Amino acid sequence: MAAKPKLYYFDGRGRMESVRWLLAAAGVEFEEVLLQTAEELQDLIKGGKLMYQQVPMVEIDGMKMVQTRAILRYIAAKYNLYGKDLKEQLLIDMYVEGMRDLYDIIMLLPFALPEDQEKNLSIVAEKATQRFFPVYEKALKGHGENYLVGNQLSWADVHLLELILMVEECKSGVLSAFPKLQEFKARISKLPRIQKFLQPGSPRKLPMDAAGFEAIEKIFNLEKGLLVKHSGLILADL
Ligand code: P9H
Repeated sequence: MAAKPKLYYFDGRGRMESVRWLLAAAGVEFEEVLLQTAEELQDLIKGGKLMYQQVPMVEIDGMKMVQTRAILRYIAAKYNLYGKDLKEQLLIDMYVEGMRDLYDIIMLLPFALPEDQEKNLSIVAEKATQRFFPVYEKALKGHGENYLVGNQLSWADVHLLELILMVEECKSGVLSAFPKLQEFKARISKLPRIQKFLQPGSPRKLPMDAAGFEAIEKIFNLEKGLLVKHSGLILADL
């Protein structure tokens, strides 16, 4: 039997959470190495295990994969969650990339100043309900199928559910004007593998709190509020 994929990251969502979701949706068990100190990160770098001296890194199929999107695409393709032809792949990419634009804003919220937090949460809710959710609502309504692309579960569906739950954590009620997305959320949440992942005790991580932020501050030498100073490393792929 092939070895389980091994995920290298810290004990939080960040950029790795979508990888956890996608593996869970594919029914693949995985192991995690959760970094706690800057030294542990340095050891990986010194060992030549991180192509860009960055995590996420996933050991799978004898490779050390980096770059979140590349990792996700590989997993999606390997486990038949990436459409049946190039056009379906394109559509999945178009949906997922839109979702990631919003996702990345949410992911970076812990780096903002506390006094901006409320305003930032409103911006997220507004972007979600004005720009992104209407696209997926229209797609589901238009073809009347249960999934976004090709009438079967894909990476786009898995990412959409993850995103919906994250936006709801920012502001509840954001789905009120989107009946198809409400239905979608209920249906996808009940798929056995997803349902299992949503249960307590699964590898799913919690939203970042102050303690979580302190932990990553130490690992990556970050400072709150200094987004610009860290932009080279944080905004590298926005
Ligand atoms: N393109 C942590 C929490 C929330 C959001 C981001 C980071 C980028 C990819 C060390 N990795 C702070 O920046 C931590 C990437 C990968 C790549 C890293 C360095 C980040 C974070 C950790 N930074 O998509 O995989 O930026 O290793 O020296 O750059 S994640």
